[in-house]
Amino acid sequence: MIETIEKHRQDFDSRIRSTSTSEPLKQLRIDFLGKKGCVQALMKDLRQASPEEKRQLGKLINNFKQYVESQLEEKQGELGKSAHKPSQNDTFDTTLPGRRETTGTLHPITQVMEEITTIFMGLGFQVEEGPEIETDYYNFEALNIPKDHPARDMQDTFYVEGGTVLRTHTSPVQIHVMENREPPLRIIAPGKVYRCDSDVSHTPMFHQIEGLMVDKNVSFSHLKGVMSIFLQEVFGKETKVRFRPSFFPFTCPSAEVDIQCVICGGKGCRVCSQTGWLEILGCGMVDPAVLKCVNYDSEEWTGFAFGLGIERISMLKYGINDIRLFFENDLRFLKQF
Ligand code: 2U9
Repeated sequence: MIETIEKHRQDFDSRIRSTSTSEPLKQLRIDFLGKKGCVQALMKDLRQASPEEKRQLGKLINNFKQYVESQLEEKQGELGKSAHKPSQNDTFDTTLPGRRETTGTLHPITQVMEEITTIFMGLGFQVEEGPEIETDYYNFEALNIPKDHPARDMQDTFYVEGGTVLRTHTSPVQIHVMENREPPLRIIAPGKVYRCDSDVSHTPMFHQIEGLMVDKNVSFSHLKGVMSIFLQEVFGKETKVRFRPSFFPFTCPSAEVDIQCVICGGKGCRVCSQTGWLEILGCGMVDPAVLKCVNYDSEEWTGFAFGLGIERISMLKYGINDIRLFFENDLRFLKQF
């Protein structure tokens, strides 16, 4: 039996030496210390020995058992440590910080579009989309823009063959929705629009989000509340907002909305032309003539509408001084967002 114990020890030593992961280590424990393992088998054989032999061999088996246990524990400790430690053969070091995905980010215009859309969705507005090529009726006529209005000037509008135009605003989307749906409604229309214009603050294609709310008893107070909440969400809770009277053919009364300059805090600087204020969006109560075009009873229903340019808001938010940077696809610019 002494020889058998010695054989088991040699076998154990050679197996534990060649073990480099914890799975074979588990098997080794089962083979030597398990119910059907060799230590238990030795104990069974011991029953046949004389009392004198039992004392001597029992000690040897016990020593072997303790040896196996301590060796397994030591090896388990080594394997546990090396799983987290880079070895010379390893190509993957689990202690290094994770790598960022480098295959692109959302375009800053998309990011701002999503941010604004999320704010209005939180205020109960649904997102609506429509075609970028429109008929004269949907882009102008239904919006109370008469034939001689300057917005129809060749300078501003891209005319497409067959009397259609590239939409100059997303307002036609609201006309389509109103034609197909009864009030009340609360919608926003984000998307690309086209105007024949190009300089540091204008590109022939840019992005707008327009909004429309129609319900019973909707007033200019509701419009002021929604615009103020929206601007304070985008530019910060402390942002001061002011409304100035203005004119749009599709709203009456109309207003332009300014925020206190985000660059100088209202003191006056180059960005705000020393006024302390920045023009952000236009809005107003939907003109009854527009409601009539879609067969809404303007005695029963009233509504407010607003429109804003995404590029302008993005430029103010990120301090960008040339709108054309958004569309040059220069990765050094885009990677900053
Ligand atoms: C319907 C009725 C009314 C949308 C409006 C504005 C005022 C406005 C400009 C902001 C900057 C266009 O991109 S911009 O140059 N827009 O000032 N837009 S009210 O009014 C509507 C829309 C649809 C049926």
